[in-house]
Amino acid sequence: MDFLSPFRKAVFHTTVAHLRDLPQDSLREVAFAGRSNAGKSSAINTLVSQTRLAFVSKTPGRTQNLNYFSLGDGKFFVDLPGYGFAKTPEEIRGRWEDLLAPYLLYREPLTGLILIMDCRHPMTDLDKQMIAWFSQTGKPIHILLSKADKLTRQEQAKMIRGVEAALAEMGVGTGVSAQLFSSLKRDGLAGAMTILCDWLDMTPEKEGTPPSSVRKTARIKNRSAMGWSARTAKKPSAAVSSGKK
Ligand SMILES: Nc1nc2c(ncn2[C@@H]2O[C@H](COP(=O)(O)OP(=O)(O)OP(=O)(O)O)[C@@H](O)[C@H]2O)c(=O)[nH]1
Ligand SMILES: [Mg+2]
Repeated sequence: MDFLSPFRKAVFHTTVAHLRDLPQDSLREVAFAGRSNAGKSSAINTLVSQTRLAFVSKTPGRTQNLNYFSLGDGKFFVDLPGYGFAKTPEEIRGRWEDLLAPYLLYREPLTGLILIMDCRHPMTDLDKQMIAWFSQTGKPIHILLSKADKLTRQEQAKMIRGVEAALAEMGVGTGVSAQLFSSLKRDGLAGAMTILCDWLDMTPEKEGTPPSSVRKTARIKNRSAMGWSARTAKKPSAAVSSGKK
């Protein structure tokens, strides 16, 4: 399916290294978390239909701060530092305790967590810790099983069964959902957008401009609903008069 992203106007807003620098004007935001190199920045780029908004790295652990991308109207995507990659235990603990833990637990505008997992290595211990830990907030988690293009259909089906079993074993409720995703092939985009629009209180039809073919149909329907057509209009419309000349 090809359509315009409701998030396509996304622009870089700010980078946050300290809690005191968190934007004050956010109404709703969704954070993207996951292991280093899982594909967080790529997923953001795909969702906003831009190639280089969030920095995509060949070196794991490059995104060290909270990177805010504005979607307009006080809505934001937040690209979080990847976990599972840091130079020293102090570095991990410091960043987690000072910034990430309080952000994830207490940030009011945060409406949900998109958790990205490389589908070839899903549900690692760190992923499970993140799920168990964030679930305390009562806010939803949606898992994107990324790089789905790297698996065959059969491998994908098997992997999804494994993820579902692991989630069931953890005893997480309906607050955690999962789907396949590929930034490379743009697979799973519609499903992820539906969830994000719901969390961000955005309506894809209203916020995004549909493709021109859909737009035409919508306008025609709208005219008849209003009882308007070129033939019944009292004054000749530009379209009618130019058509006759
Ligand atoms: N084949 C394939 N490769 C992908 C996909 N998504 C991301 N990658 C690759 O995976 C690598 C890491 O992607 P990033 O988006 O930078 O990952 P990240 O989670 O933001 O990484 P950090 O910011 O370092 O934690 C890059 O080389 C991407 O090109 C995908 O859907 N398919
Ligand atoms: Mg990144």
